[in-house]
Amino acid sequence: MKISLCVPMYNESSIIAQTASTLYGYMSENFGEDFEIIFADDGSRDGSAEIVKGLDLPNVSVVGYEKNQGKGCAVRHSVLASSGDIVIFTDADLAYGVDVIKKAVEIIDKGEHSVLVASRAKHKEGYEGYTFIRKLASKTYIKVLNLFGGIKISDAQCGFKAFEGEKGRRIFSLCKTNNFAFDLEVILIAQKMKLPIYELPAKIINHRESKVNVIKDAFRMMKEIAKIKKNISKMVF
Ligand SMILES: Nc1nc2c(ncn2[C@@H]2O[C@H](COP(=O)(O)OP(=O)(O)O)[C@@H](O)[C@H]2O)c(=O)[nH]1
Ligand SMILES: [Mg+2]
Repeated sequence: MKISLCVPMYNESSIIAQTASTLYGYMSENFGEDFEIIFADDGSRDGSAEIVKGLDLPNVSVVGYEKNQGKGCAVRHSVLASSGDIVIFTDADLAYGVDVIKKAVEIIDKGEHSVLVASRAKHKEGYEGYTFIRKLASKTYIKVLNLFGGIKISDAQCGFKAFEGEKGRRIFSLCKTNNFAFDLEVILIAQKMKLPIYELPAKIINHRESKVNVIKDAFRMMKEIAKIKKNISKMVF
């Protein structure tokens, strides 16, 4: 069984060498040689791609493009370039740590769920370290997504997700969203395909300043959802 780990990166030169070696060490230890790590360079201007290539690690590759397009585009590129029986994506700062990788593989490998999403809402300390206002915003936001977006899970935006390989590639082949709303598109397509979704409790281990602007991004997100829903309504499975 081969595991594909996809990591989107945009101007991550300060941490990416560390991330690549941590992931390479973790994957070799747990999966021998049956893995690939694909870094998706989202048009970085700080040499992130060159740093990863320069490490010359076995089973580690870089895909990407020149112009910054957004996380959704980067993740899609790497997932579609993957060939694993299980495909996972996670953030370059390893915000959820590495232990979730093995847990996700175990669950997908059981065969009952072809999609797994990490959820801060399911973890008793999932929102530890969040300011009151960010926690409130995050929780209100998911309620809105549940009510108006048709999302049936407890945390759509978490940056760690895993898929049975062919299902993951099928989902991403139908995705069009380049920006940060792509997570919603992935979930809505999975729901429309009637794929059972497993929610893995997770907490942020590595807090990094977020660029999310609570009010501005909430409005943008509503517009994105409308677009996504229109696109998905035309899909038949
Ligand atoms: N902010 C940002 N991150 C990107 C972009 N493209 C890819 N990424 C990657 O997406 C992941 C999440 O980014 P981060 O800034 O931590 O976003 P947040 O955790 O949602 O606040 C990281 O691995 C980034 O390197 C982009 O255009 N903007
Ligand atoms: Mg982050």
